[in-house]
Amino acid sequence: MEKKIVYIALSADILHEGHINIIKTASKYGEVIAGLLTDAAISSYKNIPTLNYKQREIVLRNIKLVKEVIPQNTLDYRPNLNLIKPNFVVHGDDWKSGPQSETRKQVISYLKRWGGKLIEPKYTKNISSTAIKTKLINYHTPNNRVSILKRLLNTKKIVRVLESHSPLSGLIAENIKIRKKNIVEQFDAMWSSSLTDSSLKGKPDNQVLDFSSRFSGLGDLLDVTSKPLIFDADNGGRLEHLPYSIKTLERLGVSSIMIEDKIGLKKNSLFSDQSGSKQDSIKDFCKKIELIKKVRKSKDFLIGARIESFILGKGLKDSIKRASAYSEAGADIILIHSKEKTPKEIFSFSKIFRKSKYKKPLVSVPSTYSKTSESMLIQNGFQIVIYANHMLRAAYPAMENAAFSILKNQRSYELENKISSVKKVINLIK
Ligand code: SPV
Ligand code: MG
Repeated sequence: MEKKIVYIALSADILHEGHINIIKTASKYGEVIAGLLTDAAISSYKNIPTLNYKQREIVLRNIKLVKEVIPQNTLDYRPNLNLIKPNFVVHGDDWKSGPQSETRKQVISYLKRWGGKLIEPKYTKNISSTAIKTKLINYHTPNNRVSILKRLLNTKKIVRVLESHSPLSGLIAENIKIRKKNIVEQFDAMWSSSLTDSSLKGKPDNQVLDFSSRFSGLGDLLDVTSKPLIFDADNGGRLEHLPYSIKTLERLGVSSIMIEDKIGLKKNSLFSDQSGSKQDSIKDFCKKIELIKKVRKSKDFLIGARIESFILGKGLKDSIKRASAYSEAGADIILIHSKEKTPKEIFSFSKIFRKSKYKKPLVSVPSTYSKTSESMLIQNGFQIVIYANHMLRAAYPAMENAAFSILKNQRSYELENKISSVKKVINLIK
């Protein structure tokens, strides 16, 4: 008699008795083919898994009740069902309601085409990988966290990065989520901004705040979060000091350093007056890139090169020339900066650069051209979007208004419904 085929789909990041229950049940109906959700499929509805696809595949392949493992590239089962036409699909009965109920209906109607059946064992209560992970503080070691940005770049249409200037703002980047049908939208990574770090310390964004001070703040932020972080290192500082900075950043678990091609006393790029700001020579900036490439411990620690040609009025030709040279020197990602109200100049850049032999992911910082949506950035070849200063810009007027209201009313009562309750603040950190 021909063996029946049973299909199950799972992420297998943390395997627990609920999974074993599904696998055991499935094996009673025939040979088990496991559809292992890829990083892309998983990160469309929750955080990217701790273990990458290959690592999870090894675990699953070595479970004796699993006959075969194939990738499932989407949350939608149908492409794989079509491929293997299983006699049975096994899934816990928890998906009868909630966001997966639509997928369930699709599975039932597809199975009907060849007389297949859905088997739904009782969901193992009070256990889920996500719940286990939430309980584990620091479930990313620095090594593991460093590589996540690279994995996200291989997985997501666009990596969404939010400025985080403190552990508390980092927790917002970490936890805030909205659900749109089957997809959960969230931030993928954090940006440590020189502008907001400096402002928070009451200092101008001109490198007066030194790296040692910024690095010690980073430790606190990374202590309470798990998402990858891109560090805005201005121009990287002196060549002789760079190896020490790279060592600290990698040790902390930072995923990328972003260095800009400016020299001299730094001015924030969004200042209209850039007089006195000079661009580095291509040769000297490439030396910085090459040095980082040489000293970094892990190739997953990405070298970001930020081109300031548009900021300094140098134009498209110069920016393309620099992007090619920086890529050749070893840059992993290219940030093309602009302070225009529209994305016209950065799109003119991406149109040309995308056709070059360098397939480096492009980064956009839409601070001044904030009408530009993520879908427009994707269409124009950008793979990372950095919301570079918005958390601090949101916090400042809120604090200012609170102070103003107390002063005006000579009491705090008028503020009460505009600010968090004390109870909420006390319970904020579990
Ligand atoms: C920062 O956030 O510090 C940046 C981006 O470098 S910008 O402020 O646009 O220069
Ligand atoms: Mg900066």
